[in-house]
Amino acid sequence: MTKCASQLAIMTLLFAACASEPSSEPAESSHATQAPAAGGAGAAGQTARPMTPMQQTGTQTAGAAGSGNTSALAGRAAAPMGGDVTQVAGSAAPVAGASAGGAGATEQPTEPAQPGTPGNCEQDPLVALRGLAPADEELAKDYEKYLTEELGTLSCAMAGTGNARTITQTIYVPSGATYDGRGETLTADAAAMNCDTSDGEQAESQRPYFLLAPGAQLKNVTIAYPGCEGVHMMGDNVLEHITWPDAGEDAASVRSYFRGGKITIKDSEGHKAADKMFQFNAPCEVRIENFQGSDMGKLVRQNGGTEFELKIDLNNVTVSGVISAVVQSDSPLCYVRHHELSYMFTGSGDKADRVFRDIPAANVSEY
Ligand code: ADA
Ligand code: CA
Repeated sequence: MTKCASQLAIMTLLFAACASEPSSEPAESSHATQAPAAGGAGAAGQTARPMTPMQQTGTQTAGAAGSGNTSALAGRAAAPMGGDVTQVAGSAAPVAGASAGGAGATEQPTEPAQPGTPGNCEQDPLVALRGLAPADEELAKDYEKYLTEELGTLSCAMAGTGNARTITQTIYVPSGATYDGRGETLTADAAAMNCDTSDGEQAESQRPYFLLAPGAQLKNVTIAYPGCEGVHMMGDNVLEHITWPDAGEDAASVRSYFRGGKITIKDSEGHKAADKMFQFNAPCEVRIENFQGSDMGKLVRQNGGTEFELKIDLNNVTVSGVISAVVQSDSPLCYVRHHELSYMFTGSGDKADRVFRDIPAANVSEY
């Protein structure tokens, strides 16, 4: 053995001994397992599957793609994008499936703790929300206006009733909490929630059904007509088993003055969004998984004229009755990955350039 080789052997032994020592460090961050950025090298082209030409030129099939077969959507494997989105930064809520047996603490990799404690409904939502004001002065002004003028009084909740009910106030879900609607159907009181019930439902300043604080999750809810502003997501949110039978101005969105982050919308369906289903006005990593939709302007819209980074992963998504685009963005930093994506446009003619509308072809890849 050469001197060099023996030194190497000693170093290897030292390293092995060191690696096996118990560590007081926090569990490994899931960042370590993050997949490469979406749309990176050598985009594989825009090969999402359109439905058959006959369907494409055929009549509109309202409801056909999302006729409530959510059972078939459940239990699909997660796509490999950006780690496990359910392990969100700052979320202290037990992640679905991670609590069984109590062994999660050592076996589940978790994000390092973030500053700030998870919220609860003891705290005044406005106080909690003011603590989340953006640093940028202009955005902070808009945010304050949003809090005081657009939202109205908030009702804080962490669970639904399982029944059909009418709401007159936006439901605020605190940081890190999971609101489980237990299958409830919520209907906004149009007058109280400022909902636009005129054709297209596009008025500004409608109220959302839900405001999800950073790290909050929402599941098992039907958001009925009028759809109003749907769900406002501040960032690092998961939406699961949500049905929008008739979306309003949009079904769910991230405002420009929210922090953004990882957003997952899964095992859900949305219909009748005259303009867009999901709107993103701040940088996000979005995963839409096991989603069925029909009759919409766009499935995803990055706010017009913005150039921030937006990564979108569409995994097992079927949309029909699409008028304008599956994804539309003006940003050179919008990246789309897709897997098992099926779409059907309304009307006739070749809509190939509308699937990922105004997005550089090199930013789109199939996996
Ligand atoms: C429209 C509007 C934007 C923004 C967006 C939204 O696209 O032009 O300014 O309000 O809706 O967030 O829903
Ligand atoms: Ca909106």
